[in-house]
Amino acid sequence: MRFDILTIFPEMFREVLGCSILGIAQEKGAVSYHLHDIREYTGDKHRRVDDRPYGGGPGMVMMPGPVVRAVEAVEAADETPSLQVLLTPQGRTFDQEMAAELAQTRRIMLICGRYEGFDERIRLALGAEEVSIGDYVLSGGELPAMVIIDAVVRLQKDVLGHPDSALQDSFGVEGCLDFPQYTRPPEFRGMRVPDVLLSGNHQKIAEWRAKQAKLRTISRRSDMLEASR
Ligand code: 9D3
Repeated sequence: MRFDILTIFPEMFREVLGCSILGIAQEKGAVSYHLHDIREYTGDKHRRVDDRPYGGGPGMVMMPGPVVRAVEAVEAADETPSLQVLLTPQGRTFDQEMAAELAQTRRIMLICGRYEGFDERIRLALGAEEVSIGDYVLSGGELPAMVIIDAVVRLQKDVLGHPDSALQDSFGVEGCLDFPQYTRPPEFRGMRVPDVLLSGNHQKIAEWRAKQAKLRTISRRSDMLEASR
């Protein structure tokens, strides 16, 4: 799977994409990341990508020329057509279902904006899907793009050591929050690991975990149970 990332801050991505699961996935050849600086597609000596909004108001707006030229040039860099994603606060909210859909895609282009937003003609010129990662205000689309990449890459086959959802299924706690986890030592500051986890009785352990997961979900996230009905 190929990711093309269009941004005026490619350096924000290098460390994140090189570490841990995202780095290992690229080393294994499961995915590739291609960073593109939108500033390379400007036409003036100041390499401007933003300008003041027509009609007035605070802040700056991403100019259509550099963004649209960047998208077109990058699209043509590989024969596989890409699913173009425009990161904006007005987009459809990203969730695990969208991550699973995107994980089936061969090529994804993530277009990151800064400032107050994109000139409306960028939306009209591109056939991009608009995606937000939630209802809070960030400074640009770069962190949202990294969130999406992380959620999608870990769903690729051969990236995680184990198939995560299959593991969950076997505990019968799909659609629930995680059960409480413990590791060594068996006692920490007077707090003991529950006896059942030390018992070696796998049937009892599975039952305890399923019960804990359901109790947690009811008390903290009852909306998740409503949604799955
Ligand atoms: C909604 C706030 N806008 C009106 C005052 C101004 C504005 C603030 C910050 C417009 C864009 C941005 C930059 N944010 C993103 O580019 C962004 C984002 C986000 O802020 N929250 C969640 N998901 C996303 S995806 C892209």
